[in-house]
Amino acid sequence: MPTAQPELFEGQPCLRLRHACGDEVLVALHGAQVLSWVAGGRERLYLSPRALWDGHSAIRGGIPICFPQFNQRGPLPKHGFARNLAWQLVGDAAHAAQLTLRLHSDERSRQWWPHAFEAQFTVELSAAGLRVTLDVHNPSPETWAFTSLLHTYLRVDDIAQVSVHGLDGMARWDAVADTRTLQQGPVAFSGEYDSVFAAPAGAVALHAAGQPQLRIRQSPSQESTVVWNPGPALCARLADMPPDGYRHMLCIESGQIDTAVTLAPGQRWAAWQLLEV
Ligand code: TA6
Repeated sequence: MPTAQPELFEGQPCLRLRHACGDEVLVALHGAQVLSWVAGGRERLYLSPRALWDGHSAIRGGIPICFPQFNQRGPLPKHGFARNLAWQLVGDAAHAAQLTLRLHSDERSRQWWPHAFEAQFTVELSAAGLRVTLDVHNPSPETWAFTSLLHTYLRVDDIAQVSVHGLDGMARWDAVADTRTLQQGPVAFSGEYDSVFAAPAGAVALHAAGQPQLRIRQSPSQESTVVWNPGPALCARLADMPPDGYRHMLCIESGQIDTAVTLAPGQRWAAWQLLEV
């Protein structure tokens, strides 16, 4: 049974969940953001050494939650506001087999978005891997819609040695070139890469130097898989990344972004991403 303990990390209140198998996960209350996942004795997530810890900026790395807007497709701040706000722990972390954090509408969220909502984010550590689940509930008398994304930053030794398998044949929108194609074969990286794929039914696999490292699955409630690496030029323009940061990260993200989720009063929606070594 995992146990969770509070700690400060970079001055931010966090919770660390440890599993008997030795795996650990660290979650910040800010953004309910997973910052670290150690599995099989290795850190699996990328966290920028230049990430901002000011309590309102998005933290560069780990698993940011983008809600209620993907990217700049709407009037809200880029990727919504959930990653900019402090969430609250639900229940008693000291005895939890999993962590659940909660964000609900208040005066902070209403400065951007008028709707009453409740979001919960659950982090489950098991010997099999890490599962993160976003649950969104509409407690209000009005119908509203949102998009969302689990923006997972994976740590890699060298992006030039990385390939992503499992997307073969899937529809792809290349956001850099603004072209639409069908993916052929594995994805490899040699510069800025930013693509939205139709999510495959099976797992996506991250390989490094030809060896499988991680399998990633997502719930059918999310119809897109996003793959992002800024490459050297864009990375140099990101103030919260070191110049060579792009070499050590790859985002494989699961989201519902092309078609918004519409929640009628009382309705609920959930989505998960599962990372397995
Ligand atoms: O999900 C990919 C993406 O939307 C890219 O287009 C890129 O902008 C990235 O997210 C990071 O966004 P951020 O606001 O965290 O710098």
